Amino acid sequence: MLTAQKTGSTIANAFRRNVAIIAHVDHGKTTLVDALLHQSGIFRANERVAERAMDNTDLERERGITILAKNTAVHYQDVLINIVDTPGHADFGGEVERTLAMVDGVLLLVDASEGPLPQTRFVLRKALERRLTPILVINKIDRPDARVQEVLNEVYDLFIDLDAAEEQLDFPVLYTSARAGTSSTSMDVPGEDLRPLFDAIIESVPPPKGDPEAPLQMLVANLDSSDYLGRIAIGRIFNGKIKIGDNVAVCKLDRRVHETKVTKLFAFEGLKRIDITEAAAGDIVCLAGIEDVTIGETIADIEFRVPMPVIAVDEPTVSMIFGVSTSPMSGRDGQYVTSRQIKDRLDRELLGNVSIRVEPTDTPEQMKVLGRGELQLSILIEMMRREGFELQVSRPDIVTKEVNGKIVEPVEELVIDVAEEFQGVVIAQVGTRRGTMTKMVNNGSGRVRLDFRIPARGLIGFRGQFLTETKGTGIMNHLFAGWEPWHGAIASRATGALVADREGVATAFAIWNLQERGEIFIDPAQPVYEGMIIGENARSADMDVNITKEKKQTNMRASSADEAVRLIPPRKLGLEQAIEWINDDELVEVTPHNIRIRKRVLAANQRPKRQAE
Ligand SMILES: Nc1nc2c(ncn2[C@@H]2O[C@H](COP(=O)(O)OP(=O)(O)OP(=O)(O)O)[C@@H](O)[C@H]2O)c(=O)[nH]1
Ligand SMILES: [Mg+2]
Repeated sequence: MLTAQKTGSTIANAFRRNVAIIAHVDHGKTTLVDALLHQSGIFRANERVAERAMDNTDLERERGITILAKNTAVHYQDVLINIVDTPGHADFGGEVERTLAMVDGVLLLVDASEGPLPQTRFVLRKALERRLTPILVINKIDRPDARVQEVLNEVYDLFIDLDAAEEQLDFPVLYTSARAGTSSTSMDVPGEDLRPLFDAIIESVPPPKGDPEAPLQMLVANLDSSDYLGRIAIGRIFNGKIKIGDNVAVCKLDRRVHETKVTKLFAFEGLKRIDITEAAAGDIVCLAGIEDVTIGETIADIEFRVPMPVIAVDEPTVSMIFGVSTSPMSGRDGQYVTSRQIKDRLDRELLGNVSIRVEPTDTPEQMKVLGRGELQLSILIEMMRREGFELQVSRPDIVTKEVNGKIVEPVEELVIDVAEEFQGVVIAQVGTRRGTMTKMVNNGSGRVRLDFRIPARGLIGFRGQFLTETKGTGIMNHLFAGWEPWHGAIASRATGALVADREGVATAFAIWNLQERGEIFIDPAQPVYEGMIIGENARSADMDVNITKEKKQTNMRASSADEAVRLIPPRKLGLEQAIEWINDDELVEVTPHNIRIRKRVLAANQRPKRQAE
C-alpha cells in the first residue's frame, strides 16, 4: 500500500503553485488579487471588472470586507497559480485555517503604515504551524505615513516571537502598492508592475507535492452551491488523478464511506470556473454533484479509502441564543418563522462554516449558536433576515470551560490606537471591563498605541462605546489570547430602557414628551407593542411609558407654532448596535425589514423590574 510519507516528497506538478493571501483586516488582500488578475491578462482589454472583484457577495460589497475565503487562478508564464483570498477580520479566522490546508505557500501582507496587527499574528502563526513557505508583502508603500523599514523589523520580530524555524525566516520581501498594481524587491527601485511578485511566487513557493500515480486523495476545504449543480466541493488533490465518470469513495468525518460517481469537474480560471475532464495531484478543483460531502472530508480512490488528516480549527468563543420570535408582530414580515425552518437553515450553515457550532437548548424553540465573535454571528443573522427569516436573538455570551474544577474564560489581546487626548478615557473604559494594560507606545505622532489583556466578555458592546468616546477616530483590534480563570463580574449597560406599556402606534406628541428622558429609537407612526423598547432611559431603571398618547383635543385652536412638535431625530439601532446594546433580560427581534428591541418578558405586570441602583 502506498503511504503518504512515500508520496509526500515527490513533486506532483512543477507547473502549479498554490498560495493563500493572508493579512490583518484591510491590509489590501482583495485589492492585490484584483491587480494579479488584471496583470495576468485574465480579462479582455475592454472588459469592465468591479473593484475588489473577489468580494462578490452583497454583504461583502456593502461592508467592504471579505467574509468568505475564495479561490481564483491565474497563469504566469507556463505556471498556473491557484490563489485563495482570505478574510482578515478575526471573526472569520476559521476561513483562513481551512484555506491553509489547500496551499503550499502564503503571501503575508502587512500594511506599510499600520504594521503587524493582531490578526497578522494569528494568520502567520497558523501558516508557520503548517510549515508553509511565506513571502512577505509590505503593501500600501504609497501611503504618506508609510514606515517601511520599521514595519519590516516588526515583522521579523513577529516571526521570531512565533518561533519560526530558521528556513522560514529566510523569506523574500516584496514592496507593493496593490492599488497601483506595482511591486519591487527593493525600496530603492520603484515598482512598475507585479512581475517581481509573480516571480517570487514561482521561485519561492514550492510546487505542490504528491504523486499523480498514487491512489486518489482529494481534501475538501471549502463548499459552494449553485442552483443547478447543487453542492460543490472545493479542494486540493494531494495524490492521484480524478476523471469524469470515475467512481470514487467519499470518506466522511464520521468514518462512514460513500461511493459516488464524478459527473462534473471544474478548475478555477480568473473569476470563472471552467469545465475540465480530469485533474491530478497538485490541482485545486471543484467537484459538483456530491450531495453528502462536507469540509474536511476526503474524496478517495474507490479501492484505497484513506482519508487525509482532518482540518483542525480553533474553538468558538461567543454564543447567542437564536429563537423563534415570540413578538406579537411575528410573521408579518418574514417567510420563515418556525423552529424547524430556523434549524434547517442553521444546519445548512454548519456545512460550509467550519467555525460555527449549533447546540440544542432545553426547548426546541431555541438554539444556541456558537461562533468566533459578535461580527460573525451578526453576519449570519443578517444573511438569514435577507433570506426572509424572522427570529429573536439574545445578548452574546462568552463560552466558558471547566479546567481542573475551575471555570476559565477566553481572554483577548486588545490593541488600541487613539489620539493622545482620548488615552485617559479609553484606559478608564477598558479598566471597568477588567482589561489590564500590558504596553503603551507613544511614538510622538500625537497618537498612542495601547495594548491590553481583557476578558472576551469585556469586549461585548465595547466597540460602540469606544467609537463614541473617541469620536469615531479610534482603531481597535483584538485577538483570542488564551483561557484564564474567571475574572469576576463585569457591569453591563448602566442605563435602563424606555419600554412601551401598550400596543399601538407611536405618536409625535408622546415622543416629544419623552425625549427629555433619554434617547428615542423609533419614529412617529411606528407600530409598537407592550414590552417593546422604544428608547434608552438616561437613568439606570427601566421605565414603562405610553408612547401612543395623543394630544388632548381642546376647543381652542392650536397655534401653528404649537403644532410643529420639534423632534430630535431618533437613534436607530442597526442589527449589530442592537445586539451590543441589549442586556440579558432583553432580546433583539429580527425580521427582513425591521430590527426591534424588546424586553424578554413582554407583559409589564409580569416583568421583573430593573430598579435604580
Ligand atoms: N493607499 C493604498 N491603499 C490600498 C492599497 N491596497 C489596498 N488599499 C485600500 O485598502 C482598503 C482595504 O482593501 P482590501 O483589498 O479590501 O483589503 P483586504 O485585506 O482584502 O480586507 P479584508 O478582506 O476585509 O480583510 C481599500 O480601501 C483599498 O483601496 C495600496 O496599495 N495603497
Ligand atoms: Mg478582502
